[in-house]
Amino acid sequence: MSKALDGVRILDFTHVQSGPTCTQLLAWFGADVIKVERAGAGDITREQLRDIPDVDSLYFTMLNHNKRSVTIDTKNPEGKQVLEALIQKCDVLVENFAPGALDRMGFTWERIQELNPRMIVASVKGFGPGPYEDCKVYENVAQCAGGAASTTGFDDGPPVVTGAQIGDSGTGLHLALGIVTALYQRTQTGRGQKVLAAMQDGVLNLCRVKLRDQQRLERTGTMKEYPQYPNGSFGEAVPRAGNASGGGQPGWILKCKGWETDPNAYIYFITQAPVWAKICKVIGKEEWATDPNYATPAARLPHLKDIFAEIERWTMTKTKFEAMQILNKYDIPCGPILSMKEIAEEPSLRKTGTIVEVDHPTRGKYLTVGNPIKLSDSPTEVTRSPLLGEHTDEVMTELGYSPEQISALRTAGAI
Ligand code: CAO
Repeated sequence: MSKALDGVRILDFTHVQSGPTCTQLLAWFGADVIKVERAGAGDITREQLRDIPDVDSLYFTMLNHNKRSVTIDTKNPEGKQVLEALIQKCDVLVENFAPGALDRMGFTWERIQELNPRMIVASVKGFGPGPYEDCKVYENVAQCAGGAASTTGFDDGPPVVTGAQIGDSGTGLHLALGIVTALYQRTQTGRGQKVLAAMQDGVLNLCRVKLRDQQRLERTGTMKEYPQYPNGSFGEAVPRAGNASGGGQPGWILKCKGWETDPNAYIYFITQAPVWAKICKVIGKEEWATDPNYATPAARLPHLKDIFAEIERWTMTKTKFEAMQILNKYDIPCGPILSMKEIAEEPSLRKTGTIVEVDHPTRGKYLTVGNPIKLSDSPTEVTRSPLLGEHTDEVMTELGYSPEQISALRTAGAI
């Protein structure tokens, strides 16, 4: 079956996490992704957090599926010429170097345009234009600068970063959308363009509801769905809301049977208004359904702490899966806190290809997260990440280099 991005060639100049997540998605949609790496070393993640000596790390393998790898020294004059040939052949150049690195290499936007006016140049940077534009940025810096950390955690504790890589993988996702959009516009204009996804902007986009709350707070001085209401006071900025629901339906994380020994024996429970009477029935507090202090969402807000304590008395008598089963029968929105172990073993995620087992020539079998976006006419087959420089000869041949030229470039250290 054909793939959505068949025929699109990507010069993948990305490393670490943010850029590679973007190009991996494009590869899963069918693009030919040619990853350019530094000869001898490659993407730094190949050797980071290794679990098997001298074998590409899971960090690398899980971010670089379905790509080809070529090694080029882009600071060597002959290596630069090979990169120029690639720029002329590709549709998109994706990079996430520190600010200015591509220019220092000699590949300014103007130079790339001269070589290929149809080229789309897509970049992840830590910050957009402004006081921090020259800064190097990693995941947690972006979470802090984009508003996630100040709004995550509990009110009486410090800011907290989240395990979801919203700065890196989140920005890669934003960049991928920018690239396919620019590819679409190019079908009309015939021209390439620059695409920039700044990590601070990507995180802020995902924290949009918190900027909403900032303005609500400034206007009204309070936010009734926050745990600070009515027991605490609000300051000038959106406070950390613990595990409270983001929307108008109050929710919290509650203990389940086994919580004393299992750190993930918890359930997220939402006291959705339309099913309030059913919640009262399940937890054995039927009188709350008609009691004026509990019967309406507004009346419940000052009592949320007590309400969740009462519900927890019930959830603690059930495992998270038993509670889930019972609550679902009544259409009560809830979700078990799943550990990574439970997710890795979940058969339905294997069935949909969201968790995939991949074989690798030096590592053997390992699990990865497959393509989370499913297209009915462009199914994803996850193939292993390339070994360092595995496709150098193949790609050089496609660019028109003869075996003798390839060998000479290798001797010169250009590839
Ligand atoms: N041949 C020769 N040189 C190469 C090369 C190749 N194939 N590929 C890269 N290089 C060079 C670059 O030209 C650059 O050289 P100069 O500094 O002399 O210009 C150098 O390698 C290193 O690039 P870098 O500065 O990007 O790498 P770093 O490890 O110092 O920084 C990071 C890493 C992530 C902090 C930085 O790249 C960055 O801020 N990127 C943008 C934001 C981003 O994507 N962050 C998320 C990373 S995932 O957590």
